[in-house]
Formats: sequence, structure tokens, C-alpha cells
Amino acid sequence: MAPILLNTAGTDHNEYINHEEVHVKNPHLDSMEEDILYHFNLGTKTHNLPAMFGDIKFVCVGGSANRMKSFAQFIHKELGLPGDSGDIRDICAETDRYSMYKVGPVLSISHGMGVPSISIMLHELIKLLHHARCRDVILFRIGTSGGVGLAPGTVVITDRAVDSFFQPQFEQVVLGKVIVRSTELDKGLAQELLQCSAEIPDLPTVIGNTMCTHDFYEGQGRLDGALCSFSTEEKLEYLQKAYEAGVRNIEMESTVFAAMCRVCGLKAAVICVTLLNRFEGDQITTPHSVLLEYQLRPQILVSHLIKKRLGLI
Ligand code: R2B
Ligand code: URA
Repeated sequence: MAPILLNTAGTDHNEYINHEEVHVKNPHLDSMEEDILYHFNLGTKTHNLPAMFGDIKFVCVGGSANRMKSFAQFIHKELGLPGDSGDIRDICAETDRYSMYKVGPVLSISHGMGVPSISIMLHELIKLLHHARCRDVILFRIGTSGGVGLAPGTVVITDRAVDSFFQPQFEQVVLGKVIVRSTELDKGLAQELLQCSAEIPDLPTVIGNTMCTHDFYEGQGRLDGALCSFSTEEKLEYLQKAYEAGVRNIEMESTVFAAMCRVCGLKAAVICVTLLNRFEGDQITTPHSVLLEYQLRPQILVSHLIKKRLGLI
């Protein structure tokens, strides 16, 4: 069956990007008396969402709950906010699906691993921002990835989020039909991040395409999973083709993140550090302490941009 094309590249993307408000694209929501954001344990009747979240301007999402907690503590210090950063509480503490921390105008949320996990989180996050009547919100995904032809520790700002066929699109099956959405991200925001990286010492950064897969092992051409259906030569040939298509890193959430933000008028960027060079291996052998330092790099970059935008530097 031919896929249904929705908002694909070629349409005027300004129609979708740079709106002030957060647009939910669902006519059914208007007729609902109450909206329960189940995985956050929040709701429109049980919580005053505009009072709790109305001042949010920056949302940072990342896979791990611990990492997003340390990001919240880090940004609290960076913004020089009053109080003890150790006291920041998890707004979603009563669920164990996602963690959420609010630090002034910054919201830090974990999304778990893979497209289904981040997609559920994004549905509820975008509705939350809408119910809270937030304006001019920017979303950042800060994460980890496998590098393609880059030294480990390099930060990749995503130019285009592409699928496993190197296409800048996200496909989803809806009511038994394949729906295709564009994954175009905000080019100005990517350039702004690159400029910020140049202002920070020892933060090797590039702009490149990011390939999003639905698996960490075979799906990313790894030879070290429980199953493997291809040879070393076939793996290297695929990675070489990815490199030639402009792919510089591989992760597991960028396409749906880009697609959903675009449809809902949210400016968004993906910033992932590379943990290894996939031309050199599959296993992550770098010492834990070095990995921890690498994982700080996207946080440092996004924090710099936030501080600049808030006029703090
Ligand atoms: C990067 O790292 C995770 C897999 O280890 C996955 O969530 C991703 O995108
Ligand atoms: N995350 C991924 O998805 N792939 C890697 O190789 C490393 C981190």
C-alpha cells in the first residue's frame, strides 16, 4: 500500500516552525472534559498546569532518568537560581515511567530508549505545554550515540534526522496504513548551537545527519548482538553508505522527536555525543569515568545556549 505523505520535505516548513504557541494537532482534544497525562501522573482537573508549567521556555529531554536529574541540578547551578540543587524533586515521582524536573524556565525529562518510549512521552509533553499555555518553547534532545567516522566524544548537532534508508522521514503505522512525516529540524537553532560550541573550550562539535534506528544491535549494524544476520564486510559497507549520505551518528529517537516537534510548531534540536567510532568497533569499551564526561558535553552546550538566550552571558 502506498504510504500517506504528511508534511513531507518540500512543503513550506515555516508553516510548522516558529509559531509562538504549542499546537496540538488533534480535534478530539477540544471535546474532552479532562485530559489525564497518564504516564506523567498529571491531569487537567487534578493539577493547575498553567501555574505549574506556564513559564517553561526550554525543554530538555534525554534517555536516562539519572542523567536528566543531574542535568536539572547542573542547569540550576548554571542559571544561579536560589535554593539547593539537591532539593529539586521529580514531578513524576509517583510513576516510574518518566522523570521530570522543573528548574526555572527549564524542564528536564527522561524519555527511555527507542521510538515508542519517546513518542508516548512527547504526546503527553506536547499536550502538557499546550494545556499550560506555554509560548516560544524550544525542545532539545540531549543524548548519546554511536559515531560514524568521528573521534569518540565528538558532539553531533543534527542537521537531518534520517531513517535506516537515510531518508529524512518518520514512518508510522496508523489504522493499518503507513503515515510518513518529515523530520526537518530548525536550521537556525542548529547553527546557533554550533556557534555556542565554538565559544566553549574542548568541545569538539560537528553538524551532521543522525540516523535513527529501531534497535541497538542488528538495527545499527552491530556484530555483537545475540543475533547477527550479516558479515563484517556487509556491516562496513552499510556504515560507509551511511557516511556518504552525511550520517555522522546513530541513535534511536531523533526521527520521531523531529517529526512530532515539527508538526506541533515547536523549535527543536538534537545534540548527541558519540561514545565510539562505529568503523572501529561495536562494543563500548571506553572507561565509565570518560563516558560520564562525554555525557556532560551536550548538557554544557545546551546550557550555554540557554544562558545566552536568557541574557546571562
Ligand atoms: C542512545 O543510547 C540509547 C541506547 O544505548 C538509545 O536510547 C539512544 O538513542
Ligand atoms: N546509543 C546508540 O543508539 N548507539 C550507540 O552506538 C551508542 C549509543
